[in-house]
Amino acid sequence: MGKKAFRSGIVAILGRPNVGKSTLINALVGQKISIVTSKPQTTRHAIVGIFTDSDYQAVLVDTPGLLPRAGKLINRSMNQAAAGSLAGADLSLLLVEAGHWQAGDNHVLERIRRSRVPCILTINKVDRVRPKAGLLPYIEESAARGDFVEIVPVSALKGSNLDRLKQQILQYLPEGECIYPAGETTDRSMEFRVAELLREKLMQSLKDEVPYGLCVEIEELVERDGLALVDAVIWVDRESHKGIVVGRGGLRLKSVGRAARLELQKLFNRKFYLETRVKVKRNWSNDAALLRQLGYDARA
Ligand SMILES: Nc1nc2c(ncn2[C@@H]2O[C@H](COP(=O)(O)OP(=O)(O)OP(=O)(O)O)[C@@H](O)[C@H]2O)c(=O)[nH]1
Ligand SMILES: [Mg+2]
Repeated sequence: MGKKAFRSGIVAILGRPNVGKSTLINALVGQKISIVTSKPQTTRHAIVGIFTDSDYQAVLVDTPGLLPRAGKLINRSMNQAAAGSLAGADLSLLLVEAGHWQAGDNHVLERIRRSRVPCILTINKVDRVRPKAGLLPYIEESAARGDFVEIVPVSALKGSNLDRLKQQILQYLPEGECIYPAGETTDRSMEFRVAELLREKLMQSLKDEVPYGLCVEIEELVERDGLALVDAVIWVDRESHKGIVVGRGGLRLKSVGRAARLELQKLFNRKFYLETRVKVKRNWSNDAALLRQLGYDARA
């Protein structure tokens, strides 16, 4: 028998906020591609993570949690990024939380159904189900909700059943050459990843509405002698948030910067020097021009 043909394709990962889409893409690729926090609406862009094996390449697309209604311009842009990832996808993963089917899941399911992209129902966070027998009726109920090509329970956090998910993904990829060079793991620039890592550490450290009112812009990133020098601006949308982000005696910003720096050093295998400033721009999340400057697909 001849050698099996190489396969490659685009796999869009969709789901309501906080179900674990970014955790899953990171686990599948085996590298931090997309930031993760315990707060919903962490991911704000469609972010590609690439997994290449000896016989296939899966171009996975992490997306912002899809919402039935989007008020602010930034939320509309996030919804567009999520729904838009279905166009051109060979396969979709509808990610849901084990034991917690919600109205928001139906909304995502409907978007996928209308796109006619084949869908693997991926039931995440199974590590939380106790006793385990409770999972079976949930799988059966969920299976009846849509026309899924496969149903795969996983724990993105613990890494359970991900090999099986990969095998199932492979079944639905068309024959074709690598879409990205084999060594690449993401389509995103170093600037983007540095900004996101910093935003992750800020979101993890801040409470209430502050995380949603901030974004990070890299003004400059230069690499010299194995050192990356970064100038970052943290935008907040209220004067009162500035002090909260900086913290008493600048302590919060210092610890956030340190946490980001340590992770960046591991990720990129070089030393980082991060300079951060906090600036106020009222209502930036509704400002089309600034959103475009920050890399969002924002149409006013
Ligand atoms: N127990 C458990 N927690 C998980 C699992 N996967 C993700 N989480 C947690 O769920 C939370 C949200 O994870 P994310 O990966 O940021 O979720 P997301 O779907 O990308 O969220 P948005 O980007 O906000 O839409 C984090 O606290 C994760 O650690 C899992 O398999 N088990
Ligand atoms: Mg996410």
